[in-house]
Amino acid sequence: MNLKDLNQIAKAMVAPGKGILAADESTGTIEKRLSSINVPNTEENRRDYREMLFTAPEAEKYISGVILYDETIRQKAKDGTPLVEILKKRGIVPGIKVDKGTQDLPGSQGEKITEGLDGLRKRLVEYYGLGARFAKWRAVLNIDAASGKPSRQALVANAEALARYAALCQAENIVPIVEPEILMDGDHDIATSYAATERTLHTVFEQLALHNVAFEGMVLKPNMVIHGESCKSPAGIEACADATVQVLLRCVPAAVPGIAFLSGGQSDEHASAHLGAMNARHPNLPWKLTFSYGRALQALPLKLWAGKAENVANAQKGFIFRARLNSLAATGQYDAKLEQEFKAA
Ligand code: 5MM
Repeated sequence: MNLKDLNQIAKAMVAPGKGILAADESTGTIEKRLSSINVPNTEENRRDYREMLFTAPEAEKYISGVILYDETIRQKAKDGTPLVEILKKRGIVPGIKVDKGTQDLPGSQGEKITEGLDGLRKRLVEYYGLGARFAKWRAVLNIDAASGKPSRQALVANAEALARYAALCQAENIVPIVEPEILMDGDHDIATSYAATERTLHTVFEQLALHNVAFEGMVLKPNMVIHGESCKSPAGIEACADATVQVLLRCVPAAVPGIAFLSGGQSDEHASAHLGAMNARHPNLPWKLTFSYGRALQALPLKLWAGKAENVANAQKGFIFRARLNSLAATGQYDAKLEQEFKAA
């Protein structure tokens, strides 16, 4: 492990005003996205869609890195240039999703475990050769107060897998993004989300320490502390922002260079507003707070693109609009009034 290099890459991933585009949808997930715009899920359409995103003018001003899927890291643009080269030329760091998705966790009441550790060292070596300098592994947890979810069993099993993945990445000079996601599904309140997030992060960092993961060479990708999507008493933007910062201060060592949130099904506006409020209200934090959004960066360009070549320029404008607003949020300069700019254009 070269910790100096890992630390430099991790810092570049969370550089001021920059964040990460999560474009690592597996074939099943991208199918759902493409079917929402009536586009068939073919390899060519997946390539065209992602090429549209990766070639958006000025993306490098706001986007530090892109998380790719196995197919995408090997794909070439229409003109034959590897997609990875397009990113590298623009100074955008290519990354790769290396988990193999979730399966039922045996012995649990319907909780999930993320798989993919078998053969991972070999895959990391190959991905490094293909240009990846960071990786991502996502653990998926549910809140259900009645049945005690997330259970300690699910927390420990998933945290151990995250830590073993992270240690392997660092051994192969790849920066691990450690993503423990607590889903927004349910009607729980913000206090329940806070408690689950605190237990999760404590467990994850305990396992990371046990496996000797160097905190300077990783990026954390957590959920924000937010009420469940069907909660009857939703918390406001500032309350979510403050609760998220508080739980992170309690759980995340200052040696971690940055925290890049997932959007988790929030609206585009909420994902920007929450991040903006965190940075505006808490300017002197030990780590950078930025975005690593999938849906909250892609929903608008996906709709505008609609699978048509003549829509590429407008879709790219939509993508850059969201990227710019999230960049402003990452430096505490987001203002909800800016949301009108694109609608007005
Ligand atoms: C881009 O979506 C990823 C999902 O991939 P799967 O096909 O394996 O489910 C996902 O891991 C994503 O990187 C994070 O959840 C962040 O995305 P959102 O949409 O929550 O910001």
